[in-house]
Amino acid sequence: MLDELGEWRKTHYTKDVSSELIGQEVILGGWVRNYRDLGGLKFINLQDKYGERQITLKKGVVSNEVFEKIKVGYQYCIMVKGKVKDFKKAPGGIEIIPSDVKILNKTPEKLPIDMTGETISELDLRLNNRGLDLRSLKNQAIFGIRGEILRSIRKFLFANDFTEITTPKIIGTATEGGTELFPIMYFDREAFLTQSAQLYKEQLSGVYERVFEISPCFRAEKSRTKRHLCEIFVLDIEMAFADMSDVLKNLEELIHDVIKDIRANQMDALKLLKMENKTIVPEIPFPRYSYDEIIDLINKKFGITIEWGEDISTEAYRELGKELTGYYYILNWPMSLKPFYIKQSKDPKYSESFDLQMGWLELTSGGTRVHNKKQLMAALEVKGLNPAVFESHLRTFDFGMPPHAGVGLGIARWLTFICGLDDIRDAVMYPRTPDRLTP
Ligand code: AMO
Repeated sequence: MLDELGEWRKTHYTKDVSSELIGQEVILGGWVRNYRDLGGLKFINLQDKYGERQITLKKGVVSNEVFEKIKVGYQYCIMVKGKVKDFKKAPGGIEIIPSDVKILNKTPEKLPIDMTGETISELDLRLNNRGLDLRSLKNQAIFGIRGEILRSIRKFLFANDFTEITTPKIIGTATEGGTELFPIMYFDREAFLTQSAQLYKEQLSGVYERVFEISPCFRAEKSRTKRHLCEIFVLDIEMAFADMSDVLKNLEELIHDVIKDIRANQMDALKLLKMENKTIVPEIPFPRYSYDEIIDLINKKFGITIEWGEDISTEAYRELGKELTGYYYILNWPMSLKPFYIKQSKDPKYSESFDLQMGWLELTSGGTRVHNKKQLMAALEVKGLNPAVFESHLRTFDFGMPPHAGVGLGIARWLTFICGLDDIRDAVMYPRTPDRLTP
């Protein structure tokens, strides 16, 4: 028989049960991360969304009824009413001596994955059981940091006069003209899931001047790598009356402040992930290299041949990451590698564009945009795109579009790096890849 929730409500989260509460009664709720039954003595590690506390049941100290009732398994959902007591050896120096317990839900005797933290089960098995897996201490740390990243990004951008925008995820035409779109049925016509907030954020920079959005984008790429997903969560930033140099400065300050906040507010999580000495506040400004300097370095130092105008291969990035270990910018890419909305440099072979790299990993792309309608229409044609398809976007450029520049940052890529993870799928609650559509 399971207990009903009834009138019981949590009075505290585990993190709030401190020595100030000694002697007081609290009601905690969560899951059994670990338990030990030593005959006359039982211990439960009760975990909730923030951490864990030890529940101690000693025969003779707690009532017989409670002592007998506590026959739990891993991840049972329970609530405990009890007194807070200090106990140096328990996590946090505190234990709870229960006067009553409720067993709200049970689990099978054998869980599909190890939840004690002693071994890490294989990623696909964990993803198949993600609702359970996300409760692990490691995932609690990863997603605690993710929450801090999102909170800190917003804090920084609001403090710098940015307006948060929300733009459609169902679109009628391809955003960037690429082929990497998921088609969907929109009543009786074809539509697509958006690949980027690009065109909308540009339009809205002509209204709110400084805008940002943190939202999903969909990429129908069949890339089975440890850094590609089909559904990504992107921080999009666009700034009016600005060019690439303003975005570079703003972005490095944002990265700097977010890492500072993570260290201030998520140090326990960094420690659990053994990243406390690796995820450190970076010095700004970040080093800036031109595309030409980078391919020169690759060609001369690593013996990998990259012709001018070619994209940098994964192999070359891997080598580069050994040489340039921190954050750095690669500027002024060949125009042929960049989308139509990116502005040409004075030398039309080049563009006013950049990538932010973290070692071997690309974290962002961005640049100065074309704000002149004629030039934008010409750029579309150069890329083999039909300006008629972009008619409604182009119309905005008739109405006083300011010079603007911006950037897009993949949240999961950054989180992968900050947490020292090997695979981007570990940095997403429910990853979507060519092979995975559930859970
Ligand atoms: P881009 O296509 O480079 O630029 O995307 C921006 C950032 O999103 C992340 N990213 C991905 N992460 C995981 N899996 C993927 N398949 C994937 N694709 C991209 C990367 C990348 O740097 N509109 C431009 C941005 C701009 O110019 O403002 C854009 O979408 O971290």
